[in-house]
Amino acid sequence: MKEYKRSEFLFQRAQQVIPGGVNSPVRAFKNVGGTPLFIKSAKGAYIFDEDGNRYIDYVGSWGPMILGHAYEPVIDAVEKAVRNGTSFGAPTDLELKIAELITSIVPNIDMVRMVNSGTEACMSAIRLARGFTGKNKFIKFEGCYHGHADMFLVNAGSGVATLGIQNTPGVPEAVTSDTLIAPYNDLEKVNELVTTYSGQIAAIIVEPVAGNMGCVLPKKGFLEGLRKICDEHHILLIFDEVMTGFRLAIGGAQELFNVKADLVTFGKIIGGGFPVGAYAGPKSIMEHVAPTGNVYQAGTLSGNPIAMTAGYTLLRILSEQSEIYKSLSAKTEYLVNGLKKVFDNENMASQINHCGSMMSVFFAKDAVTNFSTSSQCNKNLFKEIFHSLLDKQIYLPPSPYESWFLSDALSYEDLDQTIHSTGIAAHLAAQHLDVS
Ligand code: HOZ
Repeated sequence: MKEYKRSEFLFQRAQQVIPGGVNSPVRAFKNVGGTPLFIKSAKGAYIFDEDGNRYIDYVGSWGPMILGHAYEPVIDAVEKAVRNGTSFGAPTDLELKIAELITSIVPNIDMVRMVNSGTEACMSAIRLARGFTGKNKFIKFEGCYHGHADMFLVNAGSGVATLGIQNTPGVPEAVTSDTLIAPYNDLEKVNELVTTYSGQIAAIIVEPVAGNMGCVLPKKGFLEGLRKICDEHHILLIFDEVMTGFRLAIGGAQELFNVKADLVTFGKIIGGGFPVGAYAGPKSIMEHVAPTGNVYQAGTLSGNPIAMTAGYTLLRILSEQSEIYKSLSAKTEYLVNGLKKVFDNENMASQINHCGSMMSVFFAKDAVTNFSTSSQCNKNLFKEIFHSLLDKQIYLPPSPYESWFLSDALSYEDLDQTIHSTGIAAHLAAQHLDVS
């Protein structure tokens, strides 16, 4: 067994001064048990913990490390930028450059407003949709996660699902009374809500490929169906592309599925891993944001020069090298096929959902298409495989409700090692757990 002495020591201390010892709940390993790794450094496809262990990383800081950790061009650009000052609270040329780049890459958007996180982006997009349409209610999907703003903490995925939190104390009912819930992939339920609350719904917000109940794909016609409903009822369609943006394709899910969103939200990837978010849309909607319009939203660190430098450098490289996406998809397919084989060899019930370089393994007999089917997966088996792989120096998201994010820094040797180690882990698990 690997030694985690220093991580254990740091975790003990951290729990005295940080709630749960962590600054974001999922990383506490509460769902899988054991001690979270304290990470000292990362490079390419690998992370290194405080005990000196190296791991093949399938978390990738939850998405942004699409070209690998400490990616040289980003690091070089940041090193230079930091010499010019770290925050001005005033406009910069950099903000303009990244806005021009993003609006030239992402379909159907003319304007983008930078914020500091995916939470802020989604919260602001809903405010804008409400301000623009003059309506208050919005539909979100069970198991989707749009950050931790009060109104989104209803049937949410990610850490909320991981910890099994039903109702978050501190979120007044009045704030969530305008949040309407439908199961993912269920157009009938969406239609029902739109009829029941006719004329009251400002927006439908959706993860076009969900990544917060594990990776769950939209069924054929689901996103198109949402578009149609929105068009017919003067509702704005918001794609939460915090995970999918610049990852599934350079233009994100709108490009991949050829479905137009009215507003799009982005997260950490547009900051190259620095704390950034953004929301974007056509001029006709975005000009309602202050100071052109009255929908207020602000932030001193928004458009921070270091984050803009990192994001601009990463996005420019992604936009100039479209072969990266082919390479990422090929690597993901290779891993998915290899894992399928090892699970089948053990007669282990498994479903592997994947899209582009996002994927999840669910230990379940039937297809996983929504939160309810995702919740029915074999969690004991997930835990067992998670720890077995951790021991073999492979780092997976510590929850079955999270997507894996592959980076192009992964080599085929890394993938082979992952497949081989999973084979051993699956074989061991099959000796003492019900895997059918
Ligand atoms: N909410 C993130 C995954 N969906 C996890 C964030 C973190 O722990 O860093």
